[in-house]
Amino acid sequence: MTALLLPVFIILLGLLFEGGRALAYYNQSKRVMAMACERATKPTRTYTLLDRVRRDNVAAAFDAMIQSTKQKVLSRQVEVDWTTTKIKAEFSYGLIFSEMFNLEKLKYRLDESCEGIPPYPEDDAVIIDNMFESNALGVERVLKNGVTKETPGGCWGVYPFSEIGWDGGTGPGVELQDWSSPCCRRNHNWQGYPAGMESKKLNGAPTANDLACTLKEADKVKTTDKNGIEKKAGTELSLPTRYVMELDSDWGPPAPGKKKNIEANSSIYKDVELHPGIYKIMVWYNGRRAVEDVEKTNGIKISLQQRLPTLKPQQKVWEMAQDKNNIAWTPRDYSFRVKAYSIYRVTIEATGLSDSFGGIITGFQLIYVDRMEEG
Ligand SMILES: [Ca+2]
Ligand SMILES: [Ca+2]
Repeated sequence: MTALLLPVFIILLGLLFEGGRALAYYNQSKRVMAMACERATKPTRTYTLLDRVRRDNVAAAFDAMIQSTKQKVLSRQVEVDWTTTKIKAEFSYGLIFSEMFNLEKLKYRLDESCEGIPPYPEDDAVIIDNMFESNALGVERVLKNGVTKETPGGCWGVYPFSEIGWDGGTGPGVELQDWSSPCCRRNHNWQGYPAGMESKKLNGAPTANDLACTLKEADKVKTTDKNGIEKKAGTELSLPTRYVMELDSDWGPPAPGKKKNIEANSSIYKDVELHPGIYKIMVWYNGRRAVEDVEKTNGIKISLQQRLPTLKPQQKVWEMAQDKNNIAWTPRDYSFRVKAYSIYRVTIEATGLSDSFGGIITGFQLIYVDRMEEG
């Protein structure tokens, strides 16, 4: 190598060196942007509902991760639009051979976008599970109404929607009834408890009503209906819960001098994230015989409303009713398909006459069966 070529060689070496650093920086930035994008776009929408919050999360993740690359961030911009995230950033870094190239710093810009929806649930994942059993304090409920010597725990009471872990609703609240107590069933003439049906004794711990009720298993025939229920494979002949819920509930005693408000059809709702796929609702339902035209007053409707990115109209999924010849606790299920990923409001409401008597349900579950076949 001649002396003449040496400067050229050094410049080449400098170029190679700086080129390698540039590539390393570029790749680091690219990786940080991609990770920040993915991390903030994929988390569940149920907990990170707003695009604004998601955008702040992307920016925070980017800021934290880019620090370790020793580059200067001149600007960064994050846009989140429902399931799409875009990041733009401009970087600079100092050159080692700055004198040779007569350039102190190099700047470059990068764009990154990612799209996607949070990971799908496992097949058969339970999205909503509502057994109405435990309350916020974890102690046995004392239902306000129907308290007698044999039912010191009460037989029914109206509670706010939050008591059973739902996000909201309309009307006076949810009416919980203690169907596990034969004395409650007898005292209130609750029908639809078929012969052969058992009460579920959760955790084996007797309630105050269990201890005080003199009506024992041997007398149970007095509180059960003669008709049996069809035993489906895989279902037990027992209610899955002690308490059940009536949505045509009760406003309580009227104010002095006022008439009792019997417009008591209530609803409850919960907002959940649903992915495209097949879903199944499982619920125990009893039409409750209280009036002659029972099927006009005991309806229970379940509906879905897509909330994001735009609010869509509420759509009926399923409605249940029983006529007077078929009043019985029955396990029911219904399958349906969700086409678009979104946050949905699941609403359960009493339908028909709003007269404080309605259908009763328990053991409500919404299950993600599996992913819809594409194409
Ligand atoms: Ca009621
Ligand atoms: Ca009703």
